[in-house]
Amino acid sequence: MASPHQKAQRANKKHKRDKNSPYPYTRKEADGAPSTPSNPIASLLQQAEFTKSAQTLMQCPADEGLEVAFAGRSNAGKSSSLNTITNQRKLARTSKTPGRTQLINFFEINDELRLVDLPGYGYAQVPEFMKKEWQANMSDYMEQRECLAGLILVMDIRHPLREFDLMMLEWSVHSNMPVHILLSKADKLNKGPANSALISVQQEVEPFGEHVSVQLFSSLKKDGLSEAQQVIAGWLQQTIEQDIQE
Ligand SMILES: Nc1nc2c(ncn2[C@@H]2O[C@H](COP(=O)(O)OP(=O)(O)OP(=O)(O)O)[C@@H](O)[C@H]2O)c(=O)[nH]1
Ligand SMILES: [Mg+2]
Repeated sequence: MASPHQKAQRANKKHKRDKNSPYPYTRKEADGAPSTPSNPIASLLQQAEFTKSAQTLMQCPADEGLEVAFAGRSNAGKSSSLNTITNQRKLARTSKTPGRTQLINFFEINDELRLVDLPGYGYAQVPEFMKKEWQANMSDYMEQRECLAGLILVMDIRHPLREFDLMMLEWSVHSNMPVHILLSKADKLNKGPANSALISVQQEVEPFGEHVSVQLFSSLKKDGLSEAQQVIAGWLQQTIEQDIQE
């Protein structure tokens, strides 16, 4: 297993960003903006196609290029967020039944970039041995997957920062992995309570350091879409810039 130091070295190499480049942060799109040629990030993400499912690290596609993974408790809205961010209604399967996504699902944007829907955790009806297996597989993936550029951690805004969310945050900090939290289903709360929840989560994750950020998100209303797309683009920045220029 790579030491945190080795991971940091790799991360620096992987995430070498051009600090002078204003792109993509100067681009201001309205949330939920359609993917037009003026919104190249949205157009690129829209190209995502299902490639394969894996149960273990061994079964994952070659550890090359860059990928962004969506993690979160069962039913938090991971698959829905992935669909919203790629502007595809049925890319990742969503369900009212918790525990729908039980495999690691890979979606290829192009030869170098992938999005990953991770299995939900915390599903009460899963037997104990399967939970242990899940934990082992996730821990392998988080600690050893070198192409992992960042983690989108999806939490139902009404139940944020449960035990499993904290475990993912610990793993990410340990591996020097940037994490962006989507407080999903924000449409379920009025604006005031939603903003209070945002502030409270921001305060609670402060001890995890600068690699952790938080935003409100609604797949139903597409609120926060542009912000989430820009965070992902920031992680994949150099590769995306090359792809857009080609
Ligand atoms: N109101 C509302 N409902 C949402 C939103 N996002 C997801 N849902 C609903 O929440 C349920 C679970 O969504 P999924 O996207 O399947 O959740 P998941 O985290 O992928 O779940 P698992 O794969 O089972 O771990 C579905 O019934 C969705 O329609 C949202 O932004 N607003
Ligand atoms: Mg799912």
